[in-house]
Amino acid sequence: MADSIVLITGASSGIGAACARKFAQAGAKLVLAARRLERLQQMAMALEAEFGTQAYLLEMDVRDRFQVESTLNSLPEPWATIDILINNAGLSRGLNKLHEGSIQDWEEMIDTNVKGLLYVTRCVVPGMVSRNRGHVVNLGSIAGHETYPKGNVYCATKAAVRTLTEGLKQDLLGTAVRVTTVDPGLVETEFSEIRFRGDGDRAKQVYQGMTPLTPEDVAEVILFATTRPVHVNLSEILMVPTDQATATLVHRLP
Ligand code: 8X3
Repeated sequence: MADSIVLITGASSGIGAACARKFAQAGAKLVLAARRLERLQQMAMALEAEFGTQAYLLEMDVRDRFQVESTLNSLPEPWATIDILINNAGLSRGLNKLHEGSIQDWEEMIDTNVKGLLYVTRCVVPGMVSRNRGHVVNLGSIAGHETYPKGNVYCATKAAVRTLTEGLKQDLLGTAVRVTTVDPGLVETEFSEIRFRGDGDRAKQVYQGMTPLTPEDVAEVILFATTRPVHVNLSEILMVPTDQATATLVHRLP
């Protein structure tokens, strides 16, 4: 990992921020992308102080195709050769019956989770192919494996991530570039706060009476997947808390 260049989208919080820390600790150089540049600046300062990490920061909204292209195509020389891409930026909005859902919420999820992931991947992977070196890690979800009531469009975006991961692996066959999807169940991040638009009580209930995964748990698995011998490709990793069996079957203390 030492001196590898790792690009993380959605790096300012949650699983993205945990990945930044884990990979920093492992000696990587980080290209951190998020909309909230200030948060990235604070993280980068802390990581430099703690691990001596070198980081390059990008204020970037993955939904903005032209911004993604101009930002990633103009990375200065030492940062342009990305070894590991962690497509982490993603979100859920709302938990509604499909026929009652908000079209604006759908667009936000599709534009971020599917189209944003595609824009970034399309920019970064050609370089990996020409260097014959690289690893793409997508953040999927248990929601991509099973649809749950009112999950409809969010689940569809994560099913799309799963399909795109599979397709990318097929299309990269014959190169040394590896492709992994890490698909967590319940992880306690800002995920539910964002889904429920700041309704903290409702967000808390999602993790009540059970022990969810932490962002660090997921980051550790991503680090593991990217540090296997080069002939090993972990394609799909579904990880859930011990208290969770399926998307809807969760053991909770009363
Ligand atoms: C997050 C997990 O089950 O809330 O992707 O959809 S779940």
